Amino acid sequence: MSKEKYTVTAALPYANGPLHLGHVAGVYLPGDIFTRFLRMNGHDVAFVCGSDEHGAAITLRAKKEGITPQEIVDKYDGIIRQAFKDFDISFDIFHRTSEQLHHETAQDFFKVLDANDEFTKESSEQYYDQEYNQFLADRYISGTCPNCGHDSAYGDQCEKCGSTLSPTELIKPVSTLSGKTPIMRTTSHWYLPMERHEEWLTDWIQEGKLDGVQQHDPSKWRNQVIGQCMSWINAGLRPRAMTRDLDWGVKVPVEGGDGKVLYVWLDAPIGYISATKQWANDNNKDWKDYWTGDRKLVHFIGKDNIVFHAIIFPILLKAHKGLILPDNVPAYEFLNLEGDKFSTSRNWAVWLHEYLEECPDRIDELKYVLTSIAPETKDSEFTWKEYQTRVNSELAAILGNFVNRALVLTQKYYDGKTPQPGELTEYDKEVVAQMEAIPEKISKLVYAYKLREAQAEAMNLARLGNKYLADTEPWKLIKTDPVRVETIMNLALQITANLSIVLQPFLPGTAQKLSEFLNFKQGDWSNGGLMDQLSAGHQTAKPSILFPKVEDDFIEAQLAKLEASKSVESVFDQQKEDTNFDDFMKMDIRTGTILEAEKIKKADKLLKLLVDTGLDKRTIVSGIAKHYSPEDVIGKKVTVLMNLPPRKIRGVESQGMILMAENGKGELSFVGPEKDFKSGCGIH
Ligand code: B3M
Ligand code: ZN
Repeated sequence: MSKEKYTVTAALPYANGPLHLGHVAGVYLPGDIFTRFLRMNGHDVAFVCGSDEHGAAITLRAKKEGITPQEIVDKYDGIIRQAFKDFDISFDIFHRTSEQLHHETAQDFFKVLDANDEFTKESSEQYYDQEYNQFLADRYISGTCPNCGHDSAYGDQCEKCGSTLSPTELIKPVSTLSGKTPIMRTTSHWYLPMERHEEWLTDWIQEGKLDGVQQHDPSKWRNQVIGQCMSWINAGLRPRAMTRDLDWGVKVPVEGGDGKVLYVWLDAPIGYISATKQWANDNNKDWKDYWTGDRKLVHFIGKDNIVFHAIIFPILLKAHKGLILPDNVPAYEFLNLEGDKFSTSRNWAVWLHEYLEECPDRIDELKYVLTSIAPETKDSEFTWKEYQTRVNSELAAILGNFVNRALVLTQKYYDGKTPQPGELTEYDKEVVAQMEAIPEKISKLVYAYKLREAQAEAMNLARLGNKYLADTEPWKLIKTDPVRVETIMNLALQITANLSIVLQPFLPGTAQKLSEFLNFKQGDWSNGGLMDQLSAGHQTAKPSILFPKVEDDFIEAQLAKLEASKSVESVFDQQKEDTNFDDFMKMDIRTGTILEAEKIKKADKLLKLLVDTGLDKRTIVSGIAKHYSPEDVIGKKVTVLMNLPPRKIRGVESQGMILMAENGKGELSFVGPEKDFKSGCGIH
């Protein structure tokens, strides 16, 4: 295999919160495995990352926590940085976009594009908050989604239905700063005329060609990446603003840029370059070697970042001239958690730093599980139950068991010395052949970005060893044929040595332990799969248990912790816009009692209720069927909004609404009078 040059990047995490397992499984761990593998194969690699410290994600978080944006990024950069270190992610550098070097690099980049006439300058009307005297970036505006009616969609996206929006599409827009309705005001910005780039992008993405020259192999790109890019391009690319009216970010470095900063999606990917620069400065290298020439640039990202890495950043890189474009953009789908999406705002997450604090000795267990379930081609799910099963019945029962047997029996029979093998049987030869084939299989999978299968292949070597010992039963044979046992144990030790090589990219800590048990230096990938790693007489050490079992109470505690954390934060973390007293008084709200309840056919969320309101007995359709069965609700004291205009819901006329409380888990509860009041009492 020829030696190649790679620059590998992992998406810069926003320094607005800690990392959860979803981030790790779909970006950082695969990037780390890939890079470790490349290094073992002698390729020239730089693996760069850093904190993304600009944009509304940061300033909004600062507002929420009541501290400055700088304090926010310092806090979360610290937590993220430490978690990566503890989890042994092998970045060559983890930089920050708040660093001076980054600001200079991004500004220089902008100036080059500006000088090359790669931007257009356009005026437009944008939302402006008169109370805060500032233009409102997309995330500073919320309102009703025009597509699904969700009442707190953002200016750029509705998190409920997932549609991409622009601020002017929102119904009843509100500034999230003041809670007031914003006005329109004229501002001017630098735009990237993306439509100019449609043609070459199409060739480059679909054919891998740039100016007729083959750059990459599109058959190695994930379908999802090509599909998303082409659907953008086919819909017609449009100019995209590259600057914002904000004061947190990289200042626009050219005339007319006062009070404006670079769009965060312009500055963040340049962060890969500034990180490389810092690393090169620190290590006596030239950063340009990592961004020019015959080097392969690989971006590990989540699927929500595809267009930024496969369309926008490539446009910027090409427009800058002389810089390489990505060779591949392995994008991951999403990891879910126990049947629901990971959500920072709903606190539904397993946080990496918390796991590491609690289980500092279980790093490889988590790596193994996350790679086994990595969302490579479709969304996947983390559950604590599966974590337990994978650790106990794969890592402990297969890998741990095999290694332990091989080493303990060697201690017992030969005082830890590698025995001299005799002639190999046909079965032995078959096992050796299978062992020898494994590294090549893994290589093929890694170069195809199929890391999940690659790890499974490495585990197959442990399976092979386990089966070999189970089939040959040296513990029985030792009494009748001790000479044959020498061969068996020799082969078992050779398999163990090879495990310490092929597991390195995936489970570096375990591979290291194996090499210590064996008193053996693994060498690089080309050593993998070979026989005679350990010569006869080579002294091995006493092993310790590699993977202690995960007990039920640990899993139960994790599940309980998750449940408890979920309800901490209310669903409504933001107060709604002011109403007024008159509007409030117009609402006729009374106590009521549910008399009858029944399900509505083909509507699994709805119950049809007959409610005594004191004034009358009326029918109300209520969306509570997922939470209450009809028998549960008869006799309940409730709160009724009386004067909501009647509405037909699934053919049934609903005359009013039952008010319900909803907690952070989306569970519903009736709210009725605390004393035994009769139906029809006014509520105000
Ligand atoms: N911080 C978005 C994200 O974390 C963004 C990635 C930047 S990569 C240049 O999803
Ligand atoms: Zn929506």
